[in-house]
Amino acid sequence: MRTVGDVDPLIVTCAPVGAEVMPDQTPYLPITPQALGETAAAIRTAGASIVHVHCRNDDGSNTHAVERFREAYDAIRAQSDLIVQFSTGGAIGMGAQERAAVLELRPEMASLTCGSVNFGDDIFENGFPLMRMLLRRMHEYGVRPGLEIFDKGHLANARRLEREGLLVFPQHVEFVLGVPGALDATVQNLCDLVDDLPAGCTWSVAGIGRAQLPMATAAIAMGGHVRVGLEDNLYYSKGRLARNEELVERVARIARELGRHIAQPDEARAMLGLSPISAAGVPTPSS
Ligand code: KMH
Ligand code: ZN
Repeated sequence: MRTVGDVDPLIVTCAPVGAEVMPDQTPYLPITPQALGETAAAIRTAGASIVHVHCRNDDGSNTHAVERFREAYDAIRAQSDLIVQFSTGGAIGMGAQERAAVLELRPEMASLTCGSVNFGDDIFENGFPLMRMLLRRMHEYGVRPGLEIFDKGHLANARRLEREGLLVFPQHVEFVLGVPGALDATVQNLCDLVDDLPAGCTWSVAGIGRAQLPMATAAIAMGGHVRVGLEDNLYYSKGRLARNEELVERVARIARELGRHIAQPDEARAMLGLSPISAAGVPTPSS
């Protein structure tokens, strides 16, 4: 493992809304496309380079409607040059086709959870037929997967998808640690997962709840990347609700203190093998 100072710039992903947090838990959830656009601008300024997108209806309930994602995508693009990663996980209980439909909008990236997992008292279902279908759809639309790994067996599942010809390594892998029912958010578990990665993969970690900051700090020191945001954690500190941009700002500050440069979105694109945004003719905040 390389040491800090010797590593790539830090890619900060922000997951600002998710599907599980409800508006009565925090006033800071970006519910509307307009609010997602404003959040995109704020987290970009704070140091994020990827935004992980779920959508809500105006009343805060979950939706995976293509039209709502289109509005969100347009709003984010109008106000930032962030890498846009759509969720294909959606909310517990959403159907396969509903989860896949948003890929037709051709976001640069989309999440792919690499296996089923207990999720609190629920089950987040991601069987092989669903994973294969999502990957085929991503290939069809030229969307780069972000492999979400909630449990160690999910890496074995990703390898099986590679053997089936549906994935080519290296990929960008996102560990989600501390979901009740899945792998605990410990540094030991994170090290075990990193050791088990196929060669050349980039990786990021999202710690759930109180684990968000310690997992992010460990990843910064280990040369990995981080995900923060209200999807995973509502609090800045005990009893103090967070705004998304504050969570991004804090990990960027810690990274800088540790001598780690923060990736700009186009730097992150280069590291992930994505085309620069200018190539797509999309406006940047400065243009
Ligand atoms: N909402 C969770 C059940 C994803 O975005 O791909 C799943 C999730 C994963 O958030
Ligand atoms: Zn998500």
